[in-house]
Amino acid sequence: MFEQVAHFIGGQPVAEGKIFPAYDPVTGVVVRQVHEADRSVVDRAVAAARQAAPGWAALPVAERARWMRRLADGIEARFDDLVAVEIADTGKPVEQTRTLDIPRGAANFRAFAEIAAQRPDSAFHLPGVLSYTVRRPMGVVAVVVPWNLPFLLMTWKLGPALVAGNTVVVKPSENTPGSAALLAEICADIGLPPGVLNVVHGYGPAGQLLVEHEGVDAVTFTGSTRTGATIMKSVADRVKPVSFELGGKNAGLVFADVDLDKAVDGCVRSVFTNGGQVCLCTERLYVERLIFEEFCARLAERAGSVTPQPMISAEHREKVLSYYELAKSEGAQIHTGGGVPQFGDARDGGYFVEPTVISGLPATSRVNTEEIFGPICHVTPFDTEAEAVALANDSDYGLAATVWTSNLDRAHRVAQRLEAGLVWVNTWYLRDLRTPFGGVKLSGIGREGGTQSLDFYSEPTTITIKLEQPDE
Ligand code: 6OD
Repeated sequence: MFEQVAHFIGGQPVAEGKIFPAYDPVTGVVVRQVHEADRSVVDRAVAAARQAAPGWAALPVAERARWMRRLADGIEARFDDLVAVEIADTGKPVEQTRTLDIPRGAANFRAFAEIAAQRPDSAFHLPGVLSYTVRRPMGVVAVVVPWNLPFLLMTWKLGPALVAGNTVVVKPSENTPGSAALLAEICADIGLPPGVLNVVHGYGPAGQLLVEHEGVDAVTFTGSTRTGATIMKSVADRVKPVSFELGGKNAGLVFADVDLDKAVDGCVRSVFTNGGQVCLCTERLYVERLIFEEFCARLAERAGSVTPQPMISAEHREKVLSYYELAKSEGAQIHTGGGVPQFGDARDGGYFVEPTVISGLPATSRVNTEEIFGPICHVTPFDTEAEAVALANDSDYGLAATVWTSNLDRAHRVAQRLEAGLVWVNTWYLRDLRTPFGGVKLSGIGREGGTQSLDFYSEPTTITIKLEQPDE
């Protein structure tokens, strides 16, 4: 499916622009030929979104919510196709794709349909004065999506952006164009009004043309801190609102009072899910010294039996391997991994690296300070709770953290001291879509989730009326 990927503009496929290849990360073989958007394609996509905007915004929210449910139905009807497309683009495990990535796509549309339809307006009374707020959509939103959870993160933004009354132009990653192309097809099949959702493909320059386009009113982006900063600079002159979920260097704190089996299980998930290519993955583990040796041994043993997942691209694999080499050159203890697995089959052409557990590096090592985005974690011992919190907070990033403890007081105390937008206790990546989601420090700006998403994707106007009192 989709050997040739076209843009989707005004409800129609548009096969224009140079062609570039997208590769299967499992084998390194080209799976798709994708059209790259140039300025004229981006102009047309933004124009289509602008043209559709007034009609879409004028619909009652209940009607837009109905469209969101139809989109969710459409996703469920094409479930197997979406699974296949996402796996071909990312090399994800089938189980994860079937239980997380694609179901979350439908859930994202259903959840925001519900949240928006039930959202009360606010009104404030004083004697003789009534103030109330109406919210309007921003207009056209640029939705720039990364390659690690392409469908999940695209729909996470589209659900609230569309139900709030905006029209959108989506730019998926050049590595993972398939699920956006299929969603466009679903939109056409269900008869979503043309221009409400548009998709343009390409590399960074296509994204740049889109975000700085004068017809785009707001930008939502998930990806690296460096790209987030570039977008922010390029939209500064027009003071466009941005919502960014950026990099992380997430810490996990493991206390000796924990059920060790559960903590090791949880850390295996938090470090190695999706080959470590989730912004929420743990890359720094801090473990109470009393259990440090045993924890490292158990984690390494379990990591050794994790099925490797490919990195998204040859380039990204080079980046991850460069950190493996840096760790070795700095004298890290390698508990497991540190290299490239050999399969003796077609996967040897893919972009795999070994799940890796290391220790022994100083906090200042780049292995401990920079986001690697691969299946690797560094483990450091600590002696006191205060030291653990200080080590975890000693980072430029602050997206997510995990705390592993059986002590309830400690769980709350530590969770409240961690400088992170999200803290999980004795679990990881358990999501309630109504909660605010995002990071502090270099990990982002703004929060999406629940009503916070609807706040970002709309602007309030406060109307204040003086109420004359009749003479009595
Ligand atoms: O689950 C979500 O809603 C979410 N925003 C996940 C982000 C993962 C980043 O890689």
